[in-house]
Amino acid sequence: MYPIENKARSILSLDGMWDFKLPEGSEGREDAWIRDFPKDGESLYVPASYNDQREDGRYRSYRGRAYYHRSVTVPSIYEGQRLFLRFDAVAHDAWIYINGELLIAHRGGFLPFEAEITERIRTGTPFSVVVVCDNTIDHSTLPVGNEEGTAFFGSDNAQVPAVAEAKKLRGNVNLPNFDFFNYCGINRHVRIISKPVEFISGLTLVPVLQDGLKSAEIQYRIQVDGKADRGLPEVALSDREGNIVARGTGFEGRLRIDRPRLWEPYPGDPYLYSVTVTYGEDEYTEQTGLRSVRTEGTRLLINDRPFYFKGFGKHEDFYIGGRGVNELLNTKDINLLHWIHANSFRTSHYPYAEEMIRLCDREGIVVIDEAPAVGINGGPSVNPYETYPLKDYHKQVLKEMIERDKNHPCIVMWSLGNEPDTENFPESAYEYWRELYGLAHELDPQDRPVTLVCCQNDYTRDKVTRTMDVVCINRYYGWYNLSGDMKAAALAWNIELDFWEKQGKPVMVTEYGCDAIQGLHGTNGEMFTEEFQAEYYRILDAEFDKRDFLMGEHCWAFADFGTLQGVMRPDGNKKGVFTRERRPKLSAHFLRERWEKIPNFDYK
Ligand code: GCB
Repeated sequence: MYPIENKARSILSLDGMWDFKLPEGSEGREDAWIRDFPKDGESLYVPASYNDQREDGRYRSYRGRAYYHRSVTVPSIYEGQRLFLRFDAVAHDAWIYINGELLIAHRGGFLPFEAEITERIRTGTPFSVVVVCDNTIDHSTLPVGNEEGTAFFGSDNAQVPAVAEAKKLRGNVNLPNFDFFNYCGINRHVRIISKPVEFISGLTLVPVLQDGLKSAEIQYRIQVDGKADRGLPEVALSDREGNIVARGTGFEGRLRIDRPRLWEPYPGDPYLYSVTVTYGEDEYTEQTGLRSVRTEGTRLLINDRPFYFKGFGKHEDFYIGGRGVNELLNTKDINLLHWIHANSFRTSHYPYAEEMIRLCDREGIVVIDEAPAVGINGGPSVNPYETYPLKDYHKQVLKEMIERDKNHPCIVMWSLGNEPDTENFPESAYEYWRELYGLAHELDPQDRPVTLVCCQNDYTRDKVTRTMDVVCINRYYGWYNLSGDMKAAALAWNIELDFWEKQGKPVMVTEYGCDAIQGLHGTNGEMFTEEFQAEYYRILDAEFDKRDFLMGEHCWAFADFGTLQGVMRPDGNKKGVFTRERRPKLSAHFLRERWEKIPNFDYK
């Protein structure tokens, strides 16, 4: 549950300066650091990725375990409370030690974990927290790293003998099989949360709209923790003004609402109610919205009306902090989405910080929530489904993601992953993704639509994409192929769209785009110019408008972002419609004009 403060709970933030150390070589002394952290550690800021905080290339190229330390004292006034240490995200794998003893280990860099420390510490007495985090990416991690060969867009030509030899000798390096920088460390907030001895440990909310949206109920389920029986929980539902509009008692129940105010995407009113649960001494409040979501024919319906997605794939990425949670930047991004008349984004390619999802609830931005499953692709000769040990872990990540985000009204669809191989091994792909599809439906109390984002491939061989609730396609006609030839690109799009039209499914474009270097201009549609990017969208959007079954367009990408260096990536990926510092490129003005004319509902 997201940490909150109220009369029963409080939060001690552990954000700020931590001691930090990267192992020097192969001395193997690091185990001792867990008990006795070296005094010569560097100072680094948390929450943020460690990679760009110091002028040391090793911080960017490092592969392996990194060590953080901090001394903490919980004030004595907390005596008698239960205390939990929560990490919102540590990339990628983490081991947390309290006074030299392992408290908890966690796999995966984008989801929260917490453990009770009440019995491990004494209030009023300093204790040490050591975080060991490992940024290794390989065939067993999500996102996936390559174990041999080159990174995504790498430039190592192994046919040159000297290159092949040098690669063997260079030792362990991280080779991302994905196109964003592998920013690592304690990327999100760290907090100690105090809770009463008996406390509320789970809350599930399912809005059900009835009677042609004229009435509604919220079904709720509550879990508690603690030895003593504190009776039945009480539940109160308040409207935006704070008036209680429904009450309930018990671990499960329904809150009925007459004349409900619905949660609507901006510029509609993203109306939020508050659900407050009391149990013994404890109290927990969560905001929630009333909205329905389902697919029907070639449409995705929000509140029973066909929604048209206008927006982007994004990244959590910024100067210096890397993938560190950045609420100031999130606020700016949401306002840029409003400015450009976008209504949605996908959390490509991992679940974003909880603060961002909460902001989207409030601001009426529709979200496709994506699991960090990117890079499940080994080329024509490697069947990743047989050789990458991922499935159980992938299930675990899905479980954690849906558990974290299940109550948010802004989330209307789950994405199981991005651009896996579905073409070289279509049967294996089908088996793998269909099982996860079933699991996501099972796990989600709101039973939202489920998708898997499919890549530029021979779509006729792909068997699984068409079985998802929504077909999501990433395509780069006019850029990676038919480069610069927008006439041919429009033709290729139409050939492919004819195919998808026949599937009778809702289809949306989750990525299309091209690099544009800020300030580079031309008069003849030259690639990489701002004019080319604007023209690319103008030409392709005109084709999309002719297709009634297409239910959305997400440009790639919202803003320029950092990647591993390589000859295809001059200072990162430049497909942003905004620059990395959030200045609009020419295409932003085109999209703003276009999207102003496209309503959220009934466009198609
Ligand atoms: C894609 C990927 C995205 C890349 C993008 C690109 O298909 O999903 O992660 O950044 O293409 O720019 O090549």
